[in-house]
Amino acid sequence: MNRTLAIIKPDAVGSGKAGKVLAHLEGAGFTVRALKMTYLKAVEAGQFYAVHRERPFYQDLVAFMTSGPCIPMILEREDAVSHLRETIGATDPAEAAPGTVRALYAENKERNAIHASDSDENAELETGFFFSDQEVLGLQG
Ligand code: FUP
Repeated sequence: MNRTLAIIKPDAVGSGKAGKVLAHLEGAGFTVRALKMTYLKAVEAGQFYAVHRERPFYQDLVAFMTSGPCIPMILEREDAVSHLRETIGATDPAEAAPGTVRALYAENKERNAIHASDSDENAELETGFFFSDQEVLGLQG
């Protein structure tokens, strides 16, 4: 068993699809180990997506991620990172496999319903971005 970090993004929360996304993730075998609703500030969203700083879509991405509340969560299952990437589908819902979260719930490539860590290392970093030591401490052992 290991863990990864997902975020239900502002488009899915704002259109009332958060519950469906969460049910989909649980149906795919993930256990929710921590979860909160939060509002990202521009500086935080910018930091979270710093790897894309030079990309043309960066400003729009930061604006989108701060446009409403989002729901970060720690998810657990076997091979959590790769299974979650498979479960959410490609970045662009038009290219996402049928039945994936993005194929079902994303509006487009920019407003694509959900984020998932792309490596164990980033899962660890991104977990620390949203959850305090105390919130994660309860998960140890
Ligand atoms: P993913 O790992 O599938 O979330 O995709 P990326 O890390 O490549 O991109 C992160 C986010 O940047 C996407 F979820 C949405 C946004 N993005 C765009 O808005 N336009 C693009 O062309 C690519 C990504």
